Amino acid sequence: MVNVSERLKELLAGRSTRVCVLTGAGVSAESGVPTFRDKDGLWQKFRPEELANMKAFLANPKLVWDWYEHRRKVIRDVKPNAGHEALARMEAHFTGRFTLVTQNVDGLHARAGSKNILEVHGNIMRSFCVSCEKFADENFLLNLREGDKAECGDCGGLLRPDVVWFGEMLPAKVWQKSVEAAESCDLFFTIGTSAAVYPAAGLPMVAGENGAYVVEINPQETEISSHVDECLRGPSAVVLPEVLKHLPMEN
Ligand code: BV8
Repeated sequence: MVNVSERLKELLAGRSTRVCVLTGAGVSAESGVPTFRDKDGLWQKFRPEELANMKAFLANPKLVWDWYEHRRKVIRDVKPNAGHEALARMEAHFTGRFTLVTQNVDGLHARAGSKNILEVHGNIMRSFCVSCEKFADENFLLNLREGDKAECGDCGGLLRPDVVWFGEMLPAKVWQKSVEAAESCDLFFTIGTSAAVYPAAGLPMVAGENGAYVVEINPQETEISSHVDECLRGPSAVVLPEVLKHLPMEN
């Protein structure tokens, strides 16, 4: 049973409520995609500094490429879970007043039917050449075999995943829209993120400082739990469908 406050119920029932959601790897956990910092997470074997940055990539392009190739394989074999689907239903209810900002690079929100998605850390399914910046053809990636060289078909340069690495700027327009959505919403959900990586982790505070009611959905405490208005402790695939029961259309 998920205890939803009267304030949250009121906002969910509101005819003019504007909603902004920030998601992290925890939302994909129940689809079978490992998170980064949980005990069985991706970072347990490698530290982020060793893999998710340009210096590490240029020092060992094959190690980094193979790590992303492994993650793509995992993602291709999984499907969205009830948490992803609930967020797509929530967007349909708040049509035009709903923004989904995701740190996830797995594309599962789009596969679940979400539309207004801002991928602030990019998308692992796209790759581009570090020399000529041409994007690789989707099929090229699908036909790559383990150990194949990941080189640009045009200039032979190194291919890299279209994700934001540490020390890299977030895509400017995507980030600006994310901040605008956080600044102008009445209700902000931070779901399945440790809130350890900036500037994305700062969005819940931006929302709160601009008058939004901020709700965290996470089985664990996070670095921002003490700064939000309400914590719903539990897995997003369980909690989100429960929260949706308070939407007028869902009764
Ligand atoms: C940048 C790559 C400008 C893609 C990632 C202050 C301001 C600005 C920057 C910084 C700053 N301080 C430090 C920085 C630098 C750095 C940073 O934040 N470092 C941290 C480690 C301190 N930030 C940057 O470099 C960013 N760029 O700021 O540009 C700039 C430029 C130069 C110099 C300065 C500034 C770029 C950040 C992007 C890094 N790229 N990944 C990839 O390989 O996937 S970060 C990586 O961590 C992921 O992308 C992910 O988005 C991010 C956060 O992780 P989470 O998604 O939260 O996942 P995590 O495993 O941590 O947590 C899972 C959570 O789920 C847990 O809370 C768990 O309890 C919960 N959970 C588990 N199961 C469930 C669940 N929840 C719900 N349901 C469940 N079932």
